[in-house]
Amino acid sequence: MNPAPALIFDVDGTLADTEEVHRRAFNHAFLTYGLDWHWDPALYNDLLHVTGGKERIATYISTLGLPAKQEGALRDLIPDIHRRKTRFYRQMLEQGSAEPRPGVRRLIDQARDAGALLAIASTTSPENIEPLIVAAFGPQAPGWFAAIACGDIVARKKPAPDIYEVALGLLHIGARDAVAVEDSANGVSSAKAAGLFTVATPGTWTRTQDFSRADLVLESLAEVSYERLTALHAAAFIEEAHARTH
Ligand code: XBP
Ligand code: MG
Repeated sequence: MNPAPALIFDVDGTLADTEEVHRRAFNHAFLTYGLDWHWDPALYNDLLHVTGGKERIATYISTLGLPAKQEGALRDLIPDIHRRKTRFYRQMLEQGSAEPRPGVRRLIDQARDAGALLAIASTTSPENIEPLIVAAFGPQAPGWFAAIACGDIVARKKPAPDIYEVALGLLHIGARDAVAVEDSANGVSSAKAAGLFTVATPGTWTRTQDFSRADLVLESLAEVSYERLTALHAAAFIEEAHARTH
């Protein structure tokens, strides 16, 4: 087992608390499209159980109780509405900085010093990744990540394991040589289904979700060093091997 396991980070809610920016970008796209839709925080909190912005819009449309023809016409608009939302989201990131969550930068620095690989496994659109990483960590940060797995490159988004399996493949490592860091129950389910030791750092939007499947639940990454994470990761697999042989 690799003594310096790779860190595979989720993006939204994990690297930075971005869902409020997403929510505003969705609402701005609806407004400029002439749609009288408004996702307030309570509604968005419910809709966040659906991963993927396009899928989230489709789920919302299905709740409107519209005649089939009208619903179908709206569904045809989803890709364009979502492209507009993504444009607004990127603009909002470029206009303001996206504060990284506490401890993320320190953990990244410690992992890099230990020679560990870093990767991304996210449901968000690829166009969102670099602006977020640059806004949170500066222009040199995208070069820290050996692999970025995100968006529509998988047919099944989180909680399916697909995006983590793609990230592992891009890193040419097995699940036992990586640690996943997630903020949501969907993300934890995805990483666990892919066989990874998974750390949960519940955020503003996900605090009330079920994190019982996570191997470690932290208030924030400020509570753990990379060295401590590697020790917990190794112990988990030793325990698993022991359980298999006894
Ligand atoms: C969170 C998501 C994304 C974002 C919106 O991704 O589910 O859908 O909410 O981004 P992560 P898009 O896996 O990083 O937590 O509109 O581009 O999907
Ligand atoms: Mg997330």
